[in-house]
Amino acid sequence: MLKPQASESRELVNLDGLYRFKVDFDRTGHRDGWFKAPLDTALEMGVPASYNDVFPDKAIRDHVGYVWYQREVRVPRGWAGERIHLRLDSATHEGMVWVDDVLVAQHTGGYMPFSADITDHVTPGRAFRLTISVNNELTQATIPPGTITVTADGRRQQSYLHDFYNYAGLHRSVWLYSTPAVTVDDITVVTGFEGPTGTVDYAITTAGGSGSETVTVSLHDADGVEVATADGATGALVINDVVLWQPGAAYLYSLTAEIRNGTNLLDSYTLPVGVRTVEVRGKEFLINGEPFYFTGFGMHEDHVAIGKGHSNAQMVNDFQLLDWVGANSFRTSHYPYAEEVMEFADRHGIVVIDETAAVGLHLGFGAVFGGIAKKTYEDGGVDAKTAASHRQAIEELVARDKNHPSVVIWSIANEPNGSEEGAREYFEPLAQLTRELDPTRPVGYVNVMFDTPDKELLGDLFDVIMLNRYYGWYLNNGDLETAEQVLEKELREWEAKYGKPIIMTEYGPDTMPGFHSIYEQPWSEEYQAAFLAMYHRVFDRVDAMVGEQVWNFADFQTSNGIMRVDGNKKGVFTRDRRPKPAAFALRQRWTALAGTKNGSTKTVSNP
Ligand code: BDP
Repeated sequence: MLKPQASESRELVNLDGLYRFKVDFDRTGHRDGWFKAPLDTALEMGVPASYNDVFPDKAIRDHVGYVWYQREVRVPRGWAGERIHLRLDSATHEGMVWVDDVLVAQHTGGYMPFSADITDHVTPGRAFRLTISVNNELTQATIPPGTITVTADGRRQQSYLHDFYNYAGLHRSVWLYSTPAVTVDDITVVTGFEGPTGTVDYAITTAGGSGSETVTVSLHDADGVEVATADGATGALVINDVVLWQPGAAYLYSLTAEIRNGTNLLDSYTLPVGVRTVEVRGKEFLINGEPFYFTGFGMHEDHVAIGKGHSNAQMVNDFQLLDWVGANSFRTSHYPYAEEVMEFADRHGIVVIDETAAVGLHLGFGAVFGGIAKKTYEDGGVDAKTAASHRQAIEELVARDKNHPSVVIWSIANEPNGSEEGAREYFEPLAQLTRELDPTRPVGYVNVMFDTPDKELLGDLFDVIMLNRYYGWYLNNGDLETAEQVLEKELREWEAKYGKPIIMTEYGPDTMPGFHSIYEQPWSEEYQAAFLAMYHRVFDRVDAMVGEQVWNFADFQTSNGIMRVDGNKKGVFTRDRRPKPAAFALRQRWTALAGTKNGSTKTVSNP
């Protein structure tokens, strides 16, 4: 799936800004055709952003169901003869889109883009009414899943099995764009190198042509110098003296695909390409043939007031803090992030574990949060409906992110039940699907603390072992001595069971900024630093450990509950991005490690 862009043959108009906004409290908007006329409302809402924290109104914040966005859009008059499309980078969790009175798109899955060809419904030079209804409901058929209950007096209530707050709305940009009749529809690149020679294998699909068109491809280096060309919809580009995309030292070529009819240019699309390889060998994780050690965080798209809304300035700030703290990687916990984030990581050499929104596939967790533990893999729980949405989530993620050099692992779920009967039957086809869609990247899932190596059933289906562990917090709270022993014992069991690389994808305690203790008391800033230092001692002793991603980069908003005070406080930065003392300790360690295990010297094959 190609991101819309402006090129010699395409134009792009951004539709972010203020929209009329109305909450569908009585669920009558569809029935009454709210899209057919200007929305009857005094509210306006900024796009992109979550709407929840923008209005000082509990009813809006807690609303379960539809909200409506609307604005007028004028189609540029020069677009006569072009195909005209609308694209929403996301609508969380379900979006329906009308152009005037016509429903043009409907999409479920809150973190993925979707588009509609609206050529037949608009006129260049004229304006149309764009209306979007967005539903925030999570059900057993959605990814992530959730449950809706209706109270005796008719109020809809939403519960879900993940802690981050269920922010909703138009979180990412909205676009209007044109394409010619014959288009470059998709591009897939796979890169490699042998000594100084790099290769870019490419496959291009076109749409709308008669079959008589020709496809040509050219590759330019970062200075704009053409370094390779090829003809045909599939082929290989060869680069002499290739400059590799390296963690911390990004380098991007630009691949331009052109379709011609004779000498007439029909369409042109340019894709950034980083040449790099990824491989798991024994207990090592190799990028460009060199052992790589992940440092960084599980993160969230989460900011004050805008919630999960994408903001370029906030994004740059977060990446600058990653750089400051010496992190070389992050995981898109627990859903795919905005495409701008992936592109930024590509341009700045940050390594990404790219995760689907499959979080909360563990009904046994109910007991932990004071409810009842249920069986996970049964009808009405994680079942065929969930699996169908999960397949869609994987297909869309790989389609969107397959060409990003920063992405080195697909994480297909966070903390599913991996030890109950039915787990293998559920996950085996999904692991296989991911490999079929992308045979070049390692595939993993993130294992929950209950699924110790003696119990879990999934590790052999995946290339890397990714673990979330909370010894010293949810278990052995306040007792780092015992926690250290249990942690090391368990990691050695994983190493012995699979002999695969292990990444600790979550570890860290809740920490109240400003709370100090000389007794290493849980919640104190000193405890966070001591907790992380203990984990690091253990990681350094266990060979198979190839990475550490602290939970979390920053404090983040959660649903209500007795386990959280105004959100999850496991951040190394506060929600407004001020460092807790642990940030300085991490900075020291990670700067010294520089992407290597124990700070060992790295041999760079391609300086
Ligand atoms: C893990 C989840 C993560 C939570 C974290 C926590 O993967 O989303 O925020 O625990 O409890 O279970 O802080």
